[in-house]
Amino acid sequence: MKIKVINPNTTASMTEKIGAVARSVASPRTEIIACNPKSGPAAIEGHYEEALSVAGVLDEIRKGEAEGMDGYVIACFGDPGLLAARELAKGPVLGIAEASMHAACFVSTGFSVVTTLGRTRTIAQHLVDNYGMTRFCRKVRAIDLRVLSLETSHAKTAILQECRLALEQDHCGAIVLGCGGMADLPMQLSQELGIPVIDGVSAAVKFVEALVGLGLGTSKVGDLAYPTSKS
Ligand code: 2AL
Repeated sequence: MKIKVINPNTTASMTEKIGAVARSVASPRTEIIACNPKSGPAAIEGHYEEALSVAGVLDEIRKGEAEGMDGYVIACFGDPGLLAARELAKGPVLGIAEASMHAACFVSTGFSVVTTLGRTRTIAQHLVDNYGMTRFCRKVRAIDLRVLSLETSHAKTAILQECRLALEQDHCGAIVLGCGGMADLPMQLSQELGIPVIDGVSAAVKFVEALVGLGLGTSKVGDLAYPTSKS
């Protein structure tokens, strides 16, 4: 099976990290094709950059359909262009925010999200509401660090601290990591904190594998039907 994992921002080092994490969880029979759009924002930290990234994501889905992909992961926590991508794709398309929230609900009765900047909390909160997760999401937290500074040891300490606060203050049973750039952290954090810590890249890859294995693709009846051709 071929799964295309699309990092919606144009930072190649982040695409590499996301691809490596996706390969580490995928079945040996799954081929992971990690990519990012040729142009667009280097990081997505607000509504404007999210909107700018959507055309690139949809280009990658269109190409993926010609390349025979079985499914897709949109690896940015805003799930940019998710429903539009589903219109274009025959197979399943999962966003990392939606996938990680569902995974958290399977292993806890309530989760908190730890994301990057304070301003992206609103994007995450909108997704929580849109996905019907308001009952399960205890709190959306931010570490107030930029997406492209997640590689530093300071960022890792800040994420761990915020997770500890979530555990103490939110009565959550699981943590959802709110950025594709945090994909390499869940194991270490889970060991330190003693609760499930979920990265959406890994969750989405495993869910796409499961859906394709069940013979399930995107419904082509109703609003997710292929777009009609027009000039
Ligand atoms: C993200 C993400 O996952 N990738 C990116 O560029 N921005 N979202 C976030 N909340 O930091």
